[in-house]
Order: sequence, then C-alpha cells, then structure tokens
Amino acid sequence: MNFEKYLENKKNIIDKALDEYLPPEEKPPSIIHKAMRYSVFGGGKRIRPILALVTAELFGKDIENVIKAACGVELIHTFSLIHDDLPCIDNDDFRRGRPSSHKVFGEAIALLVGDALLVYGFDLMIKNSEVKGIKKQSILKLLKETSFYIGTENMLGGQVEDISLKNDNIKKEDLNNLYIKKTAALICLSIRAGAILSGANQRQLKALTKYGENIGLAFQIIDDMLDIMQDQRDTGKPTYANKFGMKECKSESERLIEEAKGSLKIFDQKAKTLKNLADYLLTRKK
Ligand code: GRG
Repeated sequence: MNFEKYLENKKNIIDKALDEYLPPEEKPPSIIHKAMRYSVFGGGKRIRPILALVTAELFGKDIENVIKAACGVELIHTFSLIHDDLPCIDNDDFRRGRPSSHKVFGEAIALLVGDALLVYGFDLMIKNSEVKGIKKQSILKLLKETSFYIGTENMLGGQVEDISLKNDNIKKEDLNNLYIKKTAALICLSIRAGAILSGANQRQLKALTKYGENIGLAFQIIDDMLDIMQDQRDTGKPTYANKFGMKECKSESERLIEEAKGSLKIFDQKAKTLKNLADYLLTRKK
C-alpha cells in the first residue's frame, strides 16, 4: 500500500468513528448537533488523530485502544478552529473553502459549538477508559495532559500571544515559541495520547515529544507558506513566511523534519511510519 493510501485508510477509520461518537443531527437541541457535524465533517485532514493511531501502532497496539482519545483530540482541534474564525479573533468567513461556522449558524451558536466540542473531546477521552486493558491511571494522565496542552501555557497561551502580535521587530525565536504553543502543542498531545495509552515509558515519551515539537513547528511554517502560495486573505499578522521569506521557510521546515526523524532513533525500524508521516508533511498541498 502506498503512503497516501495508508493515510486515506486511517482517515476513513477516523471519520467512521467520529460519525458513530457524535450525537445525530436530529437529536434536540438539533441546531447545535447539526452545527457540530458541519464543522467536524468539513474536510479536515485528520492529521492529529492519525498521529495518535500511528503512535499506538508503533507500540504494536490495536486501533481500538486509542481511537476514542484520538477522535477526542480531533474534536478539540475543530473547536479551536471555530473559535479562531470568530469575528472577535481572526474574523475568517471561510474555513476549508466553506463558510465558517459563525457565517452559517451565527456567532452565538458557533461559540457554543466550540464549547460543546471541547466538552465532547474530554468526554471521549474518559470513554477510552472503557476499553479492555486500559489502566484508569493512563486516562487520568491523559486528561491532565490534555488540560496542559490546550491551556494557557500552550495552545490557549499561544493564541493569546498570536492576537497580541505586533508586526515590527518580531524575532524568529519569539515566533518559534508562539508556534510551538499554538500549533505544536496539540500535535504533541496527539502523539503522547497514543503513547500513554500504549504504556510508553519516560524515555519513549521524551523522544516522541521531541518528534512532536519539531513536526508541529514545521507544520505551522508549512501552513504559512501554503497561505502565501494559495493567495489566502492577508491578515496583516506577522508569519514565518512574510517575515523571513519562503526560502527560509523551506530550509527551516526541512531541517525540523530531519531533526524530528532523528529523535526517533531509539525505535529503529518500528518508527518507519512516523518518519514517513514527517516527510509527507513537507509535501502537503493543503
Ligand atoms: C480555549 C483551549 C482554547 C483554545 C482557543 C482559538 C484558539 C484558542 C486556538 C487556535 C489555535 C489555532 C487556530 C492554531 C492553528 C493551527 C493550524 C495550523 C490549524 C490547521 O490545521 P490543519 O491543517 O487543519 O490540520 P484541517 O483543516 O486539516 O483540520
């Protein structure tokens, strides 16, 4: 199976699971359930849950061991995108080529959909404890990590820095730190979720976290490049691409991907898929 097919196969598994876990549209109050499904099934690549599944595979674990938590991270990711698009934050009318949640359902519902997806994200992680063989302690650790990685020291804090960013005099180091919080944090959480539920030890978690930070940072730099290449709306905000140029973005993302793969040495051949996934990020077009 080629790698694109492998990813598509994983994406289909995740889509099917999300469809099963989310409340049906008709369930009252149906407007919020409809709006949740509108954004969750809006064409996302499912990179985060795929990372959780691939990490579990690295430890020889079945998909069933991690699929609920993996979908939980995807719901939290979707929540962050809906809130990010709101008029009070980035004010984006479109997401993945379709009208954003608040354009279709109004601001109040979009805000509540984000809240609902955050709650459902945590709920799915708790439900992962129903899987045979999963220790309650692993679920507690996972919940603690989820709060940490989306909280004010990470995703939320990164977003606060992002909206306060001034265009003049921004240093590369500051932008790197912001990207690690805003984007790499949720990517790290996805990988650590897969690892924690598979019984990884500290040394393995450390190596996987390094991998997550590096691909997460590369992911955001590549995102900045795609924004320019695809002529996206200019928000006037400083990004890696408009501050340091496309050439620098390309070489920095390539360097980060090499570093990410290097941090998986302790897993030898078993980390082949995670390495392929890192390489794939350099070639993505959306
Ligand atoms: C209250 C915890 C909390 C968060 C709200 C709005 C917000 C704070 C954070 C948003 C952070 C954000 C929007 C980061 C951007 C990360 C990014 C590159 C998103 C795009 O990810 P893809 O390409 O999206 O994986 P798809 O469409 O494939 O799902």
